[in-house]
Amino acid sequence: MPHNIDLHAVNGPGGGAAASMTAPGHSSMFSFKALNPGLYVYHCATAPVAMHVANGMYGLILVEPKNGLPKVDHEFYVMQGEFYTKGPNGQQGLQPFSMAKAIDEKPDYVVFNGGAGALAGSGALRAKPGETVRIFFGDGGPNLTSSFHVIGEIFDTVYQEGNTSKPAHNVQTTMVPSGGAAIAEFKVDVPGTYILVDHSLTRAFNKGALGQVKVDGSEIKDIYSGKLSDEVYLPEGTNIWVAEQPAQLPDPTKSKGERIERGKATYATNCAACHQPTGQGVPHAFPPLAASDYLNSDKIRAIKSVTGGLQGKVKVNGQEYDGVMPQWTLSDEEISNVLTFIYTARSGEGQARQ
Ligand code: HEC
Ligand SMILES: [Cu+2]
Repeated sequence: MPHNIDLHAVNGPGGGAAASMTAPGHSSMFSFKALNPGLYVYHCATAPVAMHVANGMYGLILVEPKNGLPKVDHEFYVMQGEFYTKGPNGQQGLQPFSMAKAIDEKPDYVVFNGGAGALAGSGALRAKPGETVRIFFGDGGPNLTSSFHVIGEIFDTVYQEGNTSKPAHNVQTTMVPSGGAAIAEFKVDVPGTYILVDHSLTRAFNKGALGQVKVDGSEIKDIYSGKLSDEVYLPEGTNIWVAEQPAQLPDPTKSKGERIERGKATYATNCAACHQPTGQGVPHAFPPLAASDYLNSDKIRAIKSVTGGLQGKVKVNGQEYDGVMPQWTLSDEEISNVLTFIYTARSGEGQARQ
């Protein structure tokens, strides 16, 4: 598949898209003059563009103003983007791109730097009290506008929309459109963990758009006291908390045909990534399920390997495998369905127990 780049920093047709269109095994070159300073997005612009972008094909290019930007202690690159996957958020296995969800603009993941948690834990950004931080923030999209915010900090300076000529000051949240950028600067005054979010908060807390700036050092109580008192607050009115109803489970399967149909879908989303769509496996990595003597000789063991996961050496059709299969949180129904599908699809005769 060919790819190219449209650099928003370019003055010229397509931002260089046609000039940089490159087939596999080739390389291309073009030149441009950086006429406008600022922070710019670049992205792949090969059709279907949204699909290439939704696969993470984007980045940032900084055209510094003539005299550069003021000195800071730390500079970080943070870029937001969305992933639209066939399966829902959190589903295991290789997830193909869902064009339908992309068209509806309903991503399963909204993340910073390519993955949920990429900037948290060991990936957290780090600074010390009193230091200045500059974040080059971009939004690759392909669709959503970000409400970029750092919980516990105020941006002392924001170069809104990546425009370096006229910065704004004392900003809480800056809006960064899809295909746009901003430069946000702040001084971390007191120690603690500051959370980077898209302040459209379910994206942050449910879809991944959450990062951390960890600031280690001693406390400065007059800037931030910590908790000073704890008193009972008596709210007026009732305090009834209504939890969301759990989604209704599908009706139990009524016929074997239906079980096989559902099992096929479960297989495609949970198993095919490793065991391959036709169940032949991958030599030395993933054992076959099609005509597997391991699978066929002991049904109970087969069920257990799906519910409990499997690791250590196993021998399948004379070949040894020493990999790890994760444990699956599938319902009994789903396991019964998927194994019925595997047995019938592979041996021509259904043998799964319910
Ligand atoms: C992340 C990759 C991966 C996925 C996804 C996966 N497996 Fe496995 N599976 C493995 C590996 C690796 C082994 C071999 C484990 C070992 O070496 O101990 C294995 C072994 C097995 C075995 C026993 C060996 C055999 O070939 O008969 C069964 C049965 C099995 N998997 C069923 C499933 C089913 C059903 C699903 C979907 C619900 C699934 N697996 C999804 C990686 C995977
Ligand atoms: Cu591309």
